[in-house]
Amino acid sequence: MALVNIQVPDIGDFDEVGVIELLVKVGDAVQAEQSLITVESDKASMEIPSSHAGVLKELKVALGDKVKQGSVIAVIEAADAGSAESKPAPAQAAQAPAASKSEAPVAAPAAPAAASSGPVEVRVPDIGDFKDVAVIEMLVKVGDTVKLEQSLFTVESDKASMEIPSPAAGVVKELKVKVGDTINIGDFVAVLEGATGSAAATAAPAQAAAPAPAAQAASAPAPAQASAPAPVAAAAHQPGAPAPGLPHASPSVRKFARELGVPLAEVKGSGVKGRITQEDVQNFTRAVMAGSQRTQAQGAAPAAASGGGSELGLIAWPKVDFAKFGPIERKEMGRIKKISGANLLRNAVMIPAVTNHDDADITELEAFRVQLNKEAEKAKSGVKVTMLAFLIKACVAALKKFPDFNSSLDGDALIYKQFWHIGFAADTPNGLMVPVLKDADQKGIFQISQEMGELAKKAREGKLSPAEMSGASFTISSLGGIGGRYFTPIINAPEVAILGVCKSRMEPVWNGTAFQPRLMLPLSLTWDHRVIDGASAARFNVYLGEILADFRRVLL
Ligand code: CAO
Repeated sequence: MALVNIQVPDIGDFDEVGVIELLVKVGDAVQAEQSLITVESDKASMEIPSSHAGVLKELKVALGDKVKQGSVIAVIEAADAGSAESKPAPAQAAQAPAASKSEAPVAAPAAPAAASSGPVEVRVPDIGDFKDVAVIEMLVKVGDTVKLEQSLFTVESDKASMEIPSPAAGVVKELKVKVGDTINIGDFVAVLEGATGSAAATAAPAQAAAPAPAAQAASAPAPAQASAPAPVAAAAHQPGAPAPGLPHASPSVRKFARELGVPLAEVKGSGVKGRITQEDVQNFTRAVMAGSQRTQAQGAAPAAASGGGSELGLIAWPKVDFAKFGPIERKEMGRIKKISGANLLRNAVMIPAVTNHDDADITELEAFRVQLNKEAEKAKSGVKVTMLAFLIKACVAALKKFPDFNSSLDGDALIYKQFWHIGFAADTPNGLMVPVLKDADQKGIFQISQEMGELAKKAREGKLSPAEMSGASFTISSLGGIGGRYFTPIINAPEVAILGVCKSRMEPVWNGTAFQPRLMLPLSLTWDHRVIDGASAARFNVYLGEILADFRRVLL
């Protein structure tokens, strides 16, 4: 028996990756090649395998830690003591694929990419030792304009999923692969036209900026990790190998399950050797929503937090052959829509939500905002003050006065948050996203406006990091820039309330003696009736209206 340090092997051009999942615990018997942890970068997730069989003596990493090649992640008491010394560490084992980079087809697209125009052949860059990896999602279509490093499609092996980046900016002229195809290093996968870009960027993809979480980055320019995950390939996956009880699913499926809050251990896999597929996770979610399945968590805390659903007894969704009635086109929904759709459905079904509508007089506030923007323009500060920034600040004041609105349900208890992180819905080409402005209580209007602008831009470009989308204690959804009067926003669980705002307009308002033209802002506050009652909601709206009518009140 010998103690062996398990290190992160060669993970190609990745500098540091975050640990997102621990797949084993101290005391577990692990097999050689069994995955120990899952790590994730902006565009790829992969499992780090054990180089030895034995008993896990120590886990050297925790969730959220950053690791890189050579980091010791665990100590194993190896069953095969002799070979423990003679066997190369995973990092060394992975050197073969890494070395192959020098002859890898990464260079192939480099030359055409350097051209400033004309067709560019896009080839699969160095993806380590991966062979025949399956294309699971197309992220662009013919005719799309793509940026340098923008992801073109996603591939997945048993142990890693990654996005293949474009070696140049240009227009997609031809796509040579489709979902279900398998690819290898050097495969000719697309043709770009009018391309501009740099060979250097292709050859050194990890240096590109702009991280974007894979699950949210349908069109994000991003570090191209395609050259990275050699170690995973070096440790060929054995579908039969997972430890008893360990759910067998690819990183992308794990990520998908995490985003939906699905406990993978409870999902039955329908894939080869019981592998859990994305469809299995979706079916599980549907079953929970329809009430034919309960999660263990629901079983343990059926009261306030879960709400169950088994009582719904819904009839099946209508299946209609629309083609019978006229021409149709079927289009798969993007990943973000699928994920947010599942969340919205859960929130709509499980929360007894009520919406109060009200109007706030923002005549003076709007005049103040316009004046501030004139001053900012003169001073060339580059910051544009938005009505939403004032709304965020006003909501923080109202949340402090009515803390129930800043709470979350935890079984039969309420968690009162002592932070005021405000999410705001952003309309993006990929679907609805909710960036979170952190510590809004500690920031002024200029800072909020500036940060909001940056977050909204990132959201539209698909570059928001998971951290920038988490931790909200309350959300605002503003359609003020578009139009409409009132709407009923869906609560962003586990929050308990959301404010919807529509376009302000001049209205005649009775002041006791005469009608005056006032700029009125429509407010729609949706709240969870398990936590809040109608009177509190009305008070919240009234107070919010008072602040917006006279912003000095925010200081009181
Ligand atoms: N009343 C009248 N005008 C308003 C307004 C309001 N309530 N809110 C904003 N406007 C104006 C702005 O002043 C701006 O006008 P100017 O360009 O003349 O200054 C214009 O509308 C556009 O504003 P904006 O929408 O770009 O900026 P914002 O700060 O108000 O909002 C953001 C930013 C990210 C919230 C917004 O761009 C967005 O994505 N909104 C959609 C949110 C959404 O989809 N919600 C629905 C979720 S449920 O499906």
